[in-house]
Amino acid sequence: MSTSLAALNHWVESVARLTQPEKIHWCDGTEAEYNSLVDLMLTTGDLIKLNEETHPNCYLHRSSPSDVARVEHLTFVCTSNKEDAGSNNHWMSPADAHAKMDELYAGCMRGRTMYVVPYCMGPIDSPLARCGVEITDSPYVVANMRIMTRMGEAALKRIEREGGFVKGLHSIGDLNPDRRFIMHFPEELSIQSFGSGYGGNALLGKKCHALRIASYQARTEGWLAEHMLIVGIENPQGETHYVAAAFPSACGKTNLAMLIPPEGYRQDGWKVWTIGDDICWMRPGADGRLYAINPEAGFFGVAPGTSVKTNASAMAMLNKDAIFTNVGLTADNQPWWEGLPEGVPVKDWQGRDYDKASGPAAHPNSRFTVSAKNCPSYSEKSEDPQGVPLSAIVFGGRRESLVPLVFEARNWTHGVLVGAAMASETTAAATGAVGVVRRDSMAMKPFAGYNFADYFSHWLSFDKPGANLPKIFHVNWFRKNSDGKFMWPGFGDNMRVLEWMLKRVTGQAHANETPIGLLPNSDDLNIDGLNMDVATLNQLLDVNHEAWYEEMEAIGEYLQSYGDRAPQALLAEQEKIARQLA
Ligand code: GTP
Ligand code: SPV
Ligand code: MN
Repeated sequence: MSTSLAALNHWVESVARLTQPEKIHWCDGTEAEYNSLVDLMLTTGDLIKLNEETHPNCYLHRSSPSDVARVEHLTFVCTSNKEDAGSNNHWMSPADAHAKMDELYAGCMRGRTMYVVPYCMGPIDSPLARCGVEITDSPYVVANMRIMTRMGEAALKRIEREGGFVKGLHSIGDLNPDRRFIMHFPEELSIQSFGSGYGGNALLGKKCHALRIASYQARTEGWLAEHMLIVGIENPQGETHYVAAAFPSACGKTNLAMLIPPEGYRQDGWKVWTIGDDICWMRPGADGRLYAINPEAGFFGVAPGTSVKTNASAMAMLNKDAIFTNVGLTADNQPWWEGLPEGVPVKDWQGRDYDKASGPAAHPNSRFTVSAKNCPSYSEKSEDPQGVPLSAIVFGGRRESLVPLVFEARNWTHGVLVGAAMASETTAAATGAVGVVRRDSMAMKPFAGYNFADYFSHWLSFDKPGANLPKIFHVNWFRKNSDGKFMWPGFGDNMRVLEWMLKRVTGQAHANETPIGLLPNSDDLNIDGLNMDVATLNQLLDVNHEAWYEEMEAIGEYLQSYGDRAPQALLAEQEKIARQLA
């Protein structure tokens, strides 16, 4: 296979001249191709076959121990003008970045196969979808891209028809963390990644294309590329409302996307439909509503903490056709991670004999890769080229104190402030300290491909005549009591909060005005069948004016840090709320 598109052939040839691969393989995306890549990786030891009886067609991959998460300090946005990348990004000039990368790439694929991976982000016939080509020397990346995207011949056909595509060049290099860079050139619609084989650093369709490059493109084309799950909630009357939610990495998107409602809700006829668990592209439709697609075709989900109790849907989809990365192993070759109630690990994620004293069996950022179609709650609407209309947008983070279980924004501008002001405790999804509260606007701190000030303005611009925008909410499943225990049960019980939100959307639920937004009373939330006292619930719904005043001041300073480019409307909203809290 090759292509009739001259621009693509030229690029592939020029990359081959630079990187000097032994062979070039154009990926067609077939199952036969996937199987032969798996066979190859079983011989090289890149994959380990898991128990065929319990986990047919499942494999374990162990990444290099220093290559287990995204690396934000090595991720750059290379715009000609530094200001366009903004203080939210690390910046390098395109010329310097290209010089650095060319040096790293020179001859880096000698003796290796170079894979050319055409892919489409979104349903192949969707006007909202966008295509790219990733060149990589990692068969593990190819196998993951086949699960995570619409990869192969159909994507190539669309690329040939359209003529344009996002160029992603990836080499694992020698996996040396000192020679690792993830570079983005939004003005060239290109990505260059070197020295990592892990997740968002290497599967370039995901964070690099579908968020950093796409967010930049979306701004010029009038849409949004967001770090959000998309879920459909069907009520007992059979109406389905779609909700998109932005939580930072490892803060509950996959879990909310696959939520199983509590027993009583299921009996009443509530159902949950999964569209996406990580990325949402949305655009206003002719009726003024925002329509959303999931650009991905699979899930690259956090393993630890996933169990039948927390996420039975995820467990059900992990029994076949999945790739596990950096989990532990049981004696009979089943994958194992912390949080599973059964099974005993004998090997840890590095393949060492498991010893509790030398850390967890599974790396805290260990992951599974699986097709979205494996999910029991998979929605056929995921394939709808027009996307689904959103009724609500939810922001949220990990905050052990201050932030209530749920509140509603008064209007779009206030909602954009709520998103911009988001903060969360850091997690193992990126290297660096864990548990430190940092601002993470719209959960996009590591993913916005341009200046946050311009990004906030772009968000505000959707509120215009004729728009029929979703309501905006903020949630926090992670409040802790003085014993350090989570106060809210979370997981399936988050349905109770979703019900209140959707009843707010349809005008059937009550809310109280507070300076930070609209909150339910304890009796506005259904806690039937929940072992929770009203005092705890009241604490979860409390707004401490003094502490919130301080938070609002900090939010003001944060917005000011973006200088003149920060939109006045957000600052005015922040000042208004601060005055009410004073
Ligand atoms: P990325 O894939 O990194 O973007 O993460 P994500 O946002 O999809 O997070 P995910 O759903 O995988 O959850 C990450 C961790 O948070 C897991 O260990 C979950 O068990 C835990 N978690 C998810 N939802 C809840 C919740 O409602 N309450 C509590 N306490 N923990 C939760
Ligand atoms: C995240 O970190 O938000 C992820 C995992 O979804 S990765 O693909 O590595 O970015
Ligand atoms: Mn994510």
